[in-house]
Amino acid sequence: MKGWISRFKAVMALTVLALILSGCGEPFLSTLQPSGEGAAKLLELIILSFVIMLFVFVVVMLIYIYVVIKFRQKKGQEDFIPKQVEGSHALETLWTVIPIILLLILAVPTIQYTFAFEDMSPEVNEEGEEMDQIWIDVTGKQYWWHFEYEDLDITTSQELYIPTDRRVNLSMISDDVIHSFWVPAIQGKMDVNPTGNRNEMFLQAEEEGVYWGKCAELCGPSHSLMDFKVIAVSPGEFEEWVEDMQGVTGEEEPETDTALAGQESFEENCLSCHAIGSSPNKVGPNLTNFADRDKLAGVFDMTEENLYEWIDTKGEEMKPGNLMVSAPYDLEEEEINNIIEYLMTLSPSEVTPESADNGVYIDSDLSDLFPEEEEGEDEEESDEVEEDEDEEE
Ligand code: HEC
Ligand SMILES: [Cu+2]
Repeated sequence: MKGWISRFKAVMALTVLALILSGCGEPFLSTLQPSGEGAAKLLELIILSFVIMLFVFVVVMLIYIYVVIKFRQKKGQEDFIPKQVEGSHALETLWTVIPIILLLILAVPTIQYTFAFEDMSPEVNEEGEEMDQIWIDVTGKQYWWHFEYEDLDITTSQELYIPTDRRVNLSMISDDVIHSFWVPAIQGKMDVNPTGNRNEMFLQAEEEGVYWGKCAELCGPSHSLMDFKVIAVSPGEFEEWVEDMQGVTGEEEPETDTALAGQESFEENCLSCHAIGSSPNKVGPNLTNFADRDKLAGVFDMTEENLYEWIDTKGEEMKPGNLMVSAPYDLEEEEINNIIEYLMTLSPSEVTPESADNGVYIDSDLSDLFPEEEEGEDEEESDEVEEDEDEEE
């Protein structure tokens, strides 16, 4: 009877917890709402270890409550000393063996999955043929990510496009300190090391979507701003994106005069660190599809004001410690505006985060997570100016 009750209680507690936890996080950045093979397996392990812990907790609490009630001091027996017991082989064996069994239950799938995650061999399709693999060289940098598609001759940064029909294999390294590549909804974390040894990991997204990635290793003052995105698109869209990206040579000229002037000063002041078109790894992010990005420098809203501030201040306060601060340029307002106009022409593809959006990310209300600053102050100021003008009249 007692066993039945405790099992019922455990199930009830689990149900309530599952309900509470399902309210946590957003599907594009939560391990609890996996959208890929790796994250789904990790969630199984999370649940398994959670159930085991809950089991231990419930059993210990039940024994504890039983003992407190059964052996409490009763009225009239204040001087009674219970029988003193020292050592019990049976009990000691029991509480050694049970944890060993529990750890074994946890160890078997953990080790199994560890090996499964290391398997980078080609996948086999429904007809039993090996599928082409996509290998991407990933380089972690303070505070952004560089991506090179090995066989496709495409270089990009910050936003990683992948197709939904297969695994994408990552070969990962760091250019400076240790970072950790983590897209919670798709796969577990993987450290990138500066020592020359590459770590490998596959990404597989089940559904189209824009998935948030985080650097999960404290790597400097702007570590918490080292966000990136994985953009999972349909296989057809991925092919289209690949062709569009391959088509960029970096020699393209924009149409308007201002953008053309912007291109000139970009080449003069920025091209030493940034590249357009496929290029080797540089100091700054590759900007081939900059205007298609959803975020500026990985985290900021892609607005003209933010972009102006970024170029004007070299991101000094926006991303403290970032390596653009050492850029030697000193630009006039007009030149910056021209450069912005040029940067906004860098949109080689129709395939963008918005085409990957499944309504979960872009529509979802992030204001709870990232409260915007009030804009009231500016309005008040402009009101005052108007009043002054009225008085003068
Ligand atoms: C000394 C090298 C250097 C120079 C010169 C430089 N940058 Fe950068 N830039 C960087 C680095 C490094 C980053 C990445 C900062 C980060 O996110 O931590 C960056 C980031 C950016 C970004 C954000 C990119 C993204 O992926 O969202 C833009 C836009 C940008 N730079 C524009 C410019 C412009 C315009 C110029 C020339 C006026 C310029 N940069 C000159 C190094 C440089
Ligand atoms: Cu980092």
